[in-house]
Amino acid sequence: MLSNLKAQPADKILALMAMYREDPRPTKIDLGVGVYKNAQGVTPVMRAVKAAERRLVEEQTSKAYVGLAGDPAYSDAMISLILSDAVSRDRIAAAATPGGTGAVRQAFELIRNTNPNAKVWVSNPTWPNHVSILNYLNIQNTTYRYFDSETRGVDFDGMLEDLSEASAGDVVLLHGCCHNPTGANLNLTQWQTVIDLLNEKGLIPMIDIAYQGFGDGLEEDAAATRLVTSSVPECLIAASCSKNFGVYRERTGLFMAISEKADNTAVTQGNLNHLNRQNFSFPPDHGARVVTTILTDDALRADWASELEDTRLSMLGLREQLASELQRLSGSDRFGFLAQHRGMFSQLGTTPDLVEKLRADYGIYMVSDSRLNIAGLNATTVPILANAIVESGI
Ligand code: PLP
Ligand code: TYF
Repeated sequence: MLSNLKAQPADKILALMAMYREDPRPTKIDLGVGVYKNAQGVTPVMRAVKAAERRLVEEQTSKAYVGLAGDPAYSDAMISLILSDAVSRDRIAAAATPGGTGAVRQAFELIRNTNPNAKVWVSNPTWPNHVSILNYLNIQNTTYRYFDSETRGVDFDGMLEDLSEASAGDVVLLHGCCHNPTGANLNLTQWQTVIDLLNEKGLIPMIDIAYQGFGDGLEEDAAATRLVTSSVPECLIAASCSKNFGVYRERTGLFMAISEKADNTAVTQGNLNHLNRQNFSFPPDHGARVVTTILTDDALRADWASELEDTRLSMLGLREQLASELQRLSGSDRFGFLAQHRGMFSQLGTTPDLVEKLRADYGIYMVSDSRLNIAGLNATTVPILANAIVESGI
């Protein structure tokens, strides 16, 4: 049996991580996988997470199973964090999932179960796992234009033109904030235009929100998701706590499905529970419980929000430093987009050959589509990267 297995393509981001580890050069710089690193190159456990974990060690009296959808208090806390009061709570079904990836997976399975003819529209480019999971599940999918490689902003006209080809019942996957991999985002006026198109054509939005608090702030980064959910009849949301709580390996996510009418929510909730049971029974609890502990305790929540804000500002500072260093070295404004982009990533918009040159000649690792993780930099490595970019002719 096993000898019949065929080799599977590696995830290009994870493959790059392995390559970096094996590079013996002490000056190497990792701008690959999307993990936050501080100026010392460390991915810290956040203070509030440590405090919540200590509390759990002391106070938790059982590790018996919780429930197929996880602890309802976790769903409530996350719904409030992401949606505030944009949608009435009785229209929302929610289930804890293993990370944001688990939520994406459950959302796609739900789509396939309820409408096998639905096509899922993803931005070009998008996070590679979106397309990989869609293909794995045999779900029809196609791309809409998103990134303008000239301006390194959003090709909004192209996006609208492509989405106008979608059929009623199709699903449009949107990044709630901090687009991965490009770093280019819609403004709220553009979001409203997309909403009008969704409603006009009967398209269903699915929002992937994995970086709330990494762009313009916790509330600001949720604004688009709140605007969409308060303006459409139905919406699916896949949320991740990996980045904003720094609980990557705990696998902490939430899948939300918003029905048009509250009397549909019980059946939708039953379907979310059913999907969890088919795939893994009970979702992981530890990360979700830590998140709930933080969000429901005023002092822990304030400390978490403050550390997250410092994290966000450090990435913003690195963006500004890199853009101004590049302006100085190249004598042009063509890298100004780096300071406009938001989140962990920016796409430089250069060729795989030049990305490879940065790796081979300078030991600088970024994904072949020229995505760089801003948090992989520090004040010392920014000038090194800027010099390498200009010297190699990017
Ligand atoms: N969606 C996007 C766009 C991402 O970049 C990520 C990665 O962090 C995820 C979802 C899910 O991440 P995780 O499964 O680690 O929570
Ligand atoms: O895009 C990234 O780098 C992060 C981390 O299969 C990640 O989202 C990368 C690949 C993957 C899961 C998470």
